[in-house]
Amino acid sequence: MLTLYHNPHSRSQIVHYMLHELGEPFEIVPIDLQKKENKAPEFLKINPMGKIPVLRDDEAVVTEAPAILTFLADKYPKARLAPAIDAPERARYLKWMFFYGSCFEPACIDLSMKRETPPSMAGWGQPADVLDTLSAALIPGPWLLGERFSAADVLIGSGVRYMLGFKVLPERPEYLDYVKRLEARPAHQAARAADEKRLSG
Ligand SMILES: N[C@@H](CCC(=O)N[C@@H](CS)C(=O)NCC(=O)O)C(=O)O
Repeated sequence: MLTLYHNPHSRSQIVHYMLHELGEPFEIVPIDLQKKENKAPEFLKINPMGKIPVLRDDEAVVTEAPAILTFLADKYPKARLAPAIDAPERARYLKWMFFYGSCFEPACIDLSMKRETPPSMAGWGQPADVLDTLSAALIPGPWLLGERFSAADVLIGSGVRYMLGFKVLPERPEYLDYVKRLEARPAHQAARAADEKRLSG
């Protein structure tokens, strides 16, 4: 059984949405961040970082959203959310799975803090390069791998949606259209509805 330690107001939203795309049964362990349940000794045993998301799949415990999505997409290939290990598009796919944590998120933090990390020191270079690299991939569309939707879109698409919502990213048409396509997916709508129900219940 798949178990997600989750709070709808957190990055575990990304994994929750991924689970809906995957179509496998899962259960939720709600984590109250206000009550600091993520810093409780029992929780720190599963993630010493004291952060969510955490995914449990029987014996396996995975932390870090990009690692969780990579794990799920490979372990449950029926959903076709990752190119096969020997497929040529696997290279581009992996680049985007790593781009999220090593370039996209830190560039967004720079933008939101209105700070400049020296580009030669920063693995993400300059936020402008990150934004343009993303635009260049999204303009042909519809997805990062062209016609093929993948876990990379669950990850990067969720990040773009979140950062647009907080006005961290500029409203480039290619970002807005990408998010519209993502939001139109039945799994995205189902994940949002389930979270809304959780929040209102
Ligand atoms: N690098 C982690 C980031 C996880 C993270 O920062 N989670 C936040 C919620 S969005 C959290 O658990 N914050 C609670 C805290 O730090 O006390 C990932 O990608 O999964």
